[in-house]
Amino acid sequence: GAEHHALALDLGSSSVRAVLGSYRQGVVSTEEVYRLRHQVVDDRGTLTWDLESIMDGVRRSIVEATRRLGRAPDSIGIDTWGVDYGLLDANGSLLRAPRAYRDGRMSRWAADLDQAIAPETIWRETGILPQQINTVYQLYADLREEPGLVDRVDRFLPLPDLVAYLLGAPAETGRAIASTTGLASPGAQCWSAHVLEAAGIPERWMPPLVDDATVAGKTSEGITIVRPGGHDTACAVHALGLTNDDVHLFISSGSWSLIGVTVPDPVLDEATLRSGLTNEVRTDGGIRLLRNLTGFWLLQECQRSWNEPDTGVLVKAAGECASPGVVIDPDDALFATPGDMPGKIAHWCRDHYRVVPEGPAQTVRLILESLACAHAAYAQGLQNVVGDLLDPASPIHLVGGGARNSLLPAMTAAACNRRVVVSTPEASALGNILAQLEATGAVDPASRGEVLRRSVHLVDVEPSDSIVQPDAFDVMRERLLNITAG
Ligand code: LFR
Repeated sequence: GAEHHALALDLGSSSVRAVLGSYRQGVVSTEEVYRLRHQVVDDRGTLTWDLESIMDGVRRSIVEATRRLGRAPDSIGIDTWGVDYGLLDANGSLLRAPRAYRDGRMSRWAADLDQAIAPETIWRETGILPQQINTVYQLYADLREEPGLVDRVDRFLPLPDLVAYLLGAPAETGRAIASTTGLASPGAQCWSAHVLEAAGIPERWMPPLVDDATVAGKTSEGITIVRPGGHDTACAVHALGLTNDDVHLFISSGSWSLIGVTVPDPVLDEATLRSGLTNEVRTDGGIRLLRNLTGFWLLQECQRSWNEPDTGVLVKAAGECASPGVVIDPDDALFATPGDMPGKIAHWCRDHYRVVPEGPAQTVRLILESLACAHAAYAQGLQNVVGDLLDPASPIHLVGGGARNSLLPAMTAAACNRRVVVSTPEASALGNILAQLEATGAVDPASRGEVLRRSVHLVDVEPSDSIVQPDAFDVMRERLLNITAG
């Protein structure tokens, strides 16, 4: 039968990755064809992305995929981390390099925005948890520091749509990535005039909102560009192969640990707000109600300090040393910025428990146990807010880098006391590819689940598979709760 080749450009905060998906006889196979490392740049005190390198990596990816196939792929799709963006002038040119969400400027202006519009109001208007990394806080800070932008900017574009635009697509945006801005209505049906006005962001900057898993346009070489759900987390969730009304717990485990539940519609009640959850839009238009937890960022930053790129070696050592018996709150503001992560973790533990993890092995163990405990807290919170919609005995589907970790899935199972179904580490790329196949008509959305089950090897992990047992996690969670509540 016919073969379809879809190229996923999966842009992460440290690399541009190109994964070529080939669809034949109902099965998707994937192959990484290109990878380019990139880094955030400190431009005189402002953290920005090196968009030139990123675009260079994107263009080389297309060339490399074409070389391997002996022809151009049938389509490409771009997904990136959320919340960052580019600003275009009236000529349609990029005004300046996109800024990075870990830049410090939001901390200078967040309180002012919270005065202009209460965080609770933003939440009710958008369904999105107000967090300083969100686009609304970033744009507000930009405008306060540079009021002249009001006149110089003609269009705002979320990062994945900016890349698509630079390749030839019209300056529009998909609903999934638009939802992460904190500027759109729940379910991202339209921009929120109320939030835009309160934040002083001109409504005319905002691009048209379009459905995801649709064709956006063509590159200059004539390759079809699909909007796959430009947000990497949306693509990762798409790779679960669910249909719109399936209610499932998932964890997309990477630099961030996104723990959530798939639901058909936004959940906007008080309890959900108080639980620190956010309603992001899925590729298929449904909702992923989730918590954005700091994840392997903690480990990556430690590795940078230790100059130890080999994660496998560290995780193995972590499995062989004693548990420190305490956990940190991965979301503590102390851990949000780059630099000396081992020192920050030791400091936090000394301050709160008078205990310090010993060396890299125990620090890594502490990080993994802390993530497992944080997963458990939010799995519980999610179960509470969605109630009967979610079967309490149902498993958690785990995708992303954590699926490759030899300890985290079982630790998560033990801490949550639920079975964990470990799926693909390549979830963002696979979801991106699947969305392209759906948009171009190669795969019927109704058979998404079957295609996924034929293409991905799933592994069940039970709480008893963990080297740390559920009751030990209960004790650690309890100790942490005493601190965070106190
Ligand atoms: C994951 C992710 C999260 C988003 C964070 C910042 O890569 O996209 O979903 O909240 O990065 O953009």
